[in-house]
Amino acid sequence: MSDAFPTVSKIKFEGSTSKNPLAFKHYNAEEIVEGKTMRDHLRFSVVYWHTFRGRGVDVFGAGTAIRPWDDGTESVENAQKRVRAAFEFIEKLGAPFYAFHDRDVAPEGRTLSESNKNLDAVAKVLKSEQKRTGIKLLWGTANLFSNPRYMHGAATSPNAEVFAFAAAQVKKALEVTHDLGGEGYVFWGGREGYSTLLNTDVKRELDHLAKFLHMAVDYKKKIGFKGDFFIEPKPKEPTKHQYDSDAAACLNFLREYGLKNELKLNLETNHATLAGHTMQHELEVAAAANALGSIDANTGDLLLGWDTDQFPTDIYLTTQCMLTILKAGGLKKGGVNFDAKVRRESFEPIDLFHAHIGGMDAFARGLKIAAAIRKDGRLADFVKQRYSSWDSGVGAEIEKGKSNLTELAKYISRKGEAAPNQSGRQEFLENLINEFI
Ligand code: XUL
Ligand code: CO
Repeated sequence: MSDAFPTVSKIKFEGSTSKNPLAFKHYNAEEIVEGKTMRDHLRFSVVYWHTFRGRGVDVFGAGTAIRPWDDGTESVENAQKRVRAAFEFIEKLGAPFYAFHDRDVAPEGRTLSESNKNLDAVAKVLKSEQKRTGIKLLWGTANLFSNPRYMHGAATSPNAEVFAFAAAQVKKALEVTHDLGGEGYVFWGGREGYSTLLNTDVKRELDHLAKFLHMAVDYKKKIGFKGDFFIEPKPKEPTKHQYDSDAAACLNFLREYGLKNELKLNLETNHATLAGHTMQHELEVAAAANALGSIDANTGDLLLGWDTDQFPTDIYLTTQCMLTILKAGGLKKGGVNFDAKVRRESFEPIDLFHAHIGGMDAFARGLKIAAAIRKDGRLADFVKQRYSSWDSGVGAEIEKGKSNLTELAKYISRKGEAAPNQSGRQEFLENLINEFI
């Protein structure tokens, strides 16, 4: 057990009247909402990369973060010490899960086998800390974008040798995720896109990306990994265009290449907004295709056009997320994973607690509000009633596939005009939501 956060004890639920900044006002892990504990609904997860590797570096300046437990070296020993600090943090916070990239947790070596050896040495400590604390791995992933070899992408690189290296790296990351009992494994196409079409064979790159994912699916089955596979959409940054640009593009890609039953989506709020969508849009598109897997919970800044990865604090946002997630039957092997970082001005260790407590409380409120809206029933009733012309008569015939253009032409000729429309009542519904917030 480490002592990286000596001034913080276990974060408790104190209720909405508490003024203690190091207490939950809304997240009460044991509280039952719609027949399930908040812990099981939300499945909160802390990300290793931002929270334990992020130092507040930006393109204009060096890191600002103070992390007394970290000596700043790339040694295996330091990486192991960092694991203990991370688990102290996650345990005190009371999040049930964490997520990592292979290269966040262990230093990259000069060769793949050296890197694998380093990863094994750190995974050993991850495993014992998981055992000590009961904290579980939500998902693992491989970093296929930081090393210069991935400058043109990994699975979509024009260099087959790079594809092979990436495949070897994923093989190892899958084995480690499996060994640590991961609930899932994420594929985010870090540089699977292009900077210019002048040098790019799009068809060939897409075929290669599909080949890569098929190989991973085959290996998953071979080693008996029962976790879910997720693909994470993002439209740009670092590339100008990423192939997995949004939920619809990912679903189309998965269907085209026979992967639809093998991968679900891991949706991230700031990626949705970069794609010109709302997070709820992305969740609805995924849920409609029965592919809603997990979420990377963060938020962007409306005035900045890049992936700022801020902690989510907007209750409207979390309510919208939870409305769609509850409607879709909840997150199964997925979770609410805080792929978010503290601002570089928030450089003290305690800021990591403020950030996560705020995010967890915002989602707990979103969950409670969404459950109250569902219990009230007016919103769902309105939507049901809006589509009621499909429940019988000509609508039901069309839905059952028992109609055709000739039948419908006859039907409308008999009637002369379609039945009148009803109001969409958008403002009424917006006010209704505000009743609960
Ligand atoms: C990058 C991003 C990644 C993925 C995992 O924008 O979201 O951290 O979540 O590789
Ligand atoms: Co993410």
